[in-house]
Amino acid sequence: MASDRLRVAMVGHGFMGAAHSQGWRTAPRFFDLGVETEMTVVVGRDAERTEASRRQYGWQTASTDWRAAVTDPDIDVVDICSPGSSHVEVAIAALEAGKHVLCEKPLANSVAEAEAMTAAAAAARASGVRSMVGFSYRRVPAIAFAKQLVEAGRLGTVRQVRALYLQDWLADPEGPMTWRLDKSLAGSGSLGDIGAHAIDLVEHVTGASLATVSGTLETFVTERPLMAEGVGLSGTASSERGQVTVDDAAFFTARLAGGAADGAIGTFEATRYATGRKNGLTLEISGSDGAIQFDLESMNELRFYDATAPAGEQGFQRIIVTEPEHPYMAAWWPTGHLIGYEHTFSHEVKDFVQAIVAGEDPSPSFEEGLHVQRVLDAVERSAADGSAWTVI
Ligand code: SOE
Repeated sequence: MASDRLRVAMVGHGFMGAAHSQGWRTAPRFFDLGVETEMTVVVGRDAERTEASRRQYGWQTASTDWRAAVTDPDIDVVDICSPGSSHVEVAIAALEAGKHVLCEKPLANSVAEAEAMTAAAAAARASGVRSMVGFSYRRVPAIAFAKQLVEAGRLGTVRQVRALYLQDWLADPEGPMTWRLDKSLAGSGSLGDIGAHAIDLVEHVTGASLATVSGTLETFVTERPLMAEGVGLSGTASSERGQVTVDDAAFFTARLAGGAADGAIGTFEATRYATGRKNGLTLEISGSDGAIQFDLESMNELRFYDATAPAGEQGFQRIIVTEPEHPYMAAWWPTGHLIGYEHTFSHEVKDFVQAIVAGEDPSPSFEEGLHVQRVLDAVERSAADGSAWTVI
């Protein structure tokens, strides 16, 4: 790495921009990144709102010109937090300008876009430019610990996985439109927004890949009030209405290949209509020697079942994942003191920057993001033509 300082440009400053800002602010204070990081510029479309975010989140400057910001010779890292439709153009411009790129999930809005981004990342890699996709839940300590258990063989051969991502913020049919309900901006609905996390987690924890899928998509509410005021998930409704052009709920089954889950089968569900479930990402992995259960709504816990223990002692144990031995936790609070959603972004920044400093490729790579995009596409194809076991 040429310089002793990484200067960051962040594109987008909505919910994800706020979360990533938290990561950039906090990671250097709790982890040794091996380099100074500087929150140089935040980029948005509206000058006033971008300036407000600059002040609130602690960026040095604000800009409405994304191209100037990401090609600026003084910038080393580009962090993309804008809607999916912008990822391809911003990421390729940044990579071609030699900037390291962290891009929010899902990588793109289509397989073709993800392929173009992956090709640009591969070309840039030759000159030491790194790129990573923001699947932040890999960095929940309980998830990283679950992966360690699987890798140590504590689950034996994995036969079944169940991954559900359940939210309910669209359950009210009069809730206003957001960009996440517009296919031209978001690519897909629950499937890509939250189902992508479930796919990535299963593949990450088990080391397997989804090979074939069979899926169903549903849009329950096809028209909603447009947004009158505010942005994102907390806006207010106007009297005009707009079309919902994405799926509200996605359900699919899958066959897995490779890793600890070679030959396993899985069920996946992603919905924003699971009344009462606010941000319930649950993962259950059943193996020949043990099992794990995780629920993001209790993200400091992992339930582990050891099927090799004497029969009379068997049962799921509730492990509070806050020991210094647990992944990432030594940097935070004394044992038993919990961490939250925002910490996953600090961990993401830490892993990304440390990989840049070490001259290594961080994970999830754009190749991994492209694979998830192919799974999303296969689910959509399967749902559209009703075909079982669509090949990814
Ligand atoms: C909205 O559904 C959302 O913010 C997703 O976009 C995020 O990826 C997920 O972490 C929480 O829910």
